[in-house]
Amino acid sequence: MNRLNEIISYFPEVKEVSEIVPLTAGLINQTYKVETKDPGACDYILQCINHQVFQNVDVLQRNIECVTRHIRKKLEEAHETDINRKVLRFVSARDGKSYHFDGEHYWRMCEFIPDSQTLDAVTPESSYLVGLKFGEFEAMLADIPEKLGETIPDFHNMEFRIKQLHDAVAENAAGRMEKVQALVSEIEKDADEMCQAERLYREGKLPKRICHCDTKVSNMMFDKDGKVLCVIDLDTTMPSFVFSDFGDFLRSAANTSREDEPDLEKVRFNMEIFKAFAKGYIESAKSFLTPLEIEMLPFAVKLFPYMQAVRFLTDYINGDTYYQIQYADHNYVRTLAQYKLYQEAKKSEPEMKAYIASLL
Ligand code: GN1
Ligand code: MG
Repeated sequence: MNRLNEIISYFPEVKEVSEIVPLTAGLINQTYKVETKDPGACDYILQCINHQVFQNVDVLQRNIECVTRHIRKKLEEAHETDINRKVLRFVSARDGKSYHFDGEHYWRMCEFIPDSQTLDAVTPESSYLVGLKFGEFEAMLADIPEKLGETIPDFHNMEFRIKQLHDAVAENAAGRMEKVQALVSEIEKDADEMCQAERLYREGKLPKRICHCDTKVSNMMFDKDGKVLCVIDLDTTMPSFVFSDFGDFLRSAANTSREDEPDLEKVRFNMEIFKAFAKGYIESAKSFLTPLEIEMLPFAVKLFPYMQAVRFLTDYINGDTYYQIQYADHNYVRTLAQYKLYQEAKKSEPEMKAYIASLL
């Protein structure tokens, strides 16, 4: 752990370290929990930024600085207490920047939120609160004065994701096409329908707003009583359709199983979670959502497992160059699980529509 200790020494606020524990939940950045000796001092999160994925670290860090500053200001104005548990606080490096570059890698540190936990699964009660929180998050960022950059260009652009799939198929870099040809054809049948948001955007009918764009349950911190504290992993907070936050949360929360569940029988869509989340989200977001955005929320629920299936499949065909994997066919297994979830969400669409109509 010597190298990590040296990197930590570039962040003057961090005093004596007692332990550095790797955290393995994320698929993109390398993350560690840094525990400190002084029982009165806070612990930290150390992250090595995946520079291949986030090619412009300055844009990335600037977005995060603007977002956390703006949210902090809003919380202060609302006379909130316990603000350091409700918004991330990043620690400056020696040169005053929000990250340290060691000549090869980019590192950043933030305070570990005390007495917090992440949950693998949510209940309808916590889902409702998370829904409220995301509506609030988007509402708070609606008047951010800075123009945020796209930390990953075309991140949730379905047309772009389909194009990447086509490119991967044409290249067949890992020689896996024979195995997945039928699946690719099957998935492609719905591509047109799934690309409708981009078309509506071009026609000026759908807006983009500042969204989190990675709202899976594991990116949410809860206190010990299961109350939502704050959203973490702000790397992809950027302009997008609100579908990103709505759809991506339900992709993990309303899945009755894991993102990479091999037994597809276990992958179902949980309507109770959907209802609770939709109720909370619409309650806090209806002040700014347009009628079309609200009407298309069930579309968002289908879109995200579909997009994730396309992204996992593309990576599988490319030979696993993007997502960290634990075993050879991991991305293939993930693809099947996400595609199954998409089909389940599709079956629930009429019920979702009826429920949303009942809320209005
Ligand atoms: C990645 O950062 P992490 O592991 O929470 C990915 C998301 C995917 C998710 C699938 C920058 O999220 O878009 O939905 O994996 N983030 C990036 O679990 O590609
Ligand atoms: Mg992420």
